[in-house]
Amino acid sequence: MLKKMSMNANLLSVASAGALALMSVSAHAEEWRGWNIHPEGYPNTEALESFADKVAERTEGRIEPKMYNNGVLGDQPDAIEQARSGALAFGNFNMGPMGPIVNETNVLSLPFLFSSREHMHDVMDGDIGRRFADALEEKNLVALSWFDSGARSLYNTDRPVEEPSDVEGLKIRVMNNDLYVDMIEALDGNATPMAYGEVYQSLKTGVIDGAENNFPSFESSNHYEVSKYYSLTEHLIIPECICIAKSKWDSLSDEDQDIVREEALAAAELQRELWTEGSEESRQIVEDDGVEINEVKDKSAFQEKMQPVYDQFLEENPDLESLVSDIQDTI
Ligand code: GTR
Repeated sequence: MLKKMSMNANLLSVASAGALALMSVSAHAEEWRGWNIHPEGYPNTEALESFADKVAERTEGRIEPKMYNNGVLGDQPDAIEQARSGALAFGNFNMGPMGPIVNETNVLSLPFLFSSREHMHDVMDGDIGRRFADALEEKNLVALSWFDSGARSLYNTDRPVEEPSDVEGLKIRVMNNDLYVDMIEALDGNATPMAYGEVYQSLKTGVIDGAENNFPSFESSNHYEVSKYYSLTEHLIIPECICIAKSKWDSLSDEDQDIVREEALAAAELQRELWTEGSEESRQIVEDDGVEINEVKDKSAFQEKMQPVYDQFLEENPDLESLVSDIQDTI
């Protein structure tokens, strides 16, 4: 009897040693799946890879972020939901598709809100950026730093856009946000919300006539191969976050939170530097390939067309009016 008990006790201790070993492996290296829509070599991808490496190194493997690039984990609206639920640990999200989920962030999708990238950085790096981060956190996303995404301009397969009437009748792909539908309709174009990954084929087959994006995305997505008119409307300057799933963030020690936050800020600094060079390079690549790039002489004509978009938005969201004017006043 005694012998049997001690055998059982031995077995038990072997079993619990095994369980402990397993636990310490998982406690040691928690893979953090990170969503990124862009390919290798894109400024964001480089910065995110560096973030992942530094976090793994500085937490001595307690957190092991792994980037899944090229949108392989799903399109952006799905990925945002996955990060909110903790199924994904983090992602680099654009505030455009964030709007339908975190209403305050729609402010950042108002056309011509920011006058320059510098204006956007000043706003997002200061107290107003904190207000957006608080709104995101209420929806279970912890925004740690803000990436650049340049200025988005219109491109199409048919003609240069020099004035608002040139958009009339063009079928333009937009990101998933009703504000962009209103924006294109205010120019008498037809807006088609569509996932980023479907745009190339749709341009090629004529399902759409055009889209809008910054130079690095226009180039890396190969849209420039099938869309030869790029017009510098620069109508949207939209920040992007490194956003962590709140459940993951809350599970970290103070020390690991500090590391993750510091590295997210360092990644944003790197991304902004790479962005400046990358945009120039991308512009050169598309120009060399025969894309006709035109300046828009009178941007205020486009801006005026956006007045109804602002009016409607503020009528529906009177509580966000001060946020809009605070941003406009930050120059
Ligand atoms: C890019 C942005 C992506 C995605 C894409 C799009 O500029 O970085 O996050 O929003 O545009 O048009 O869908």
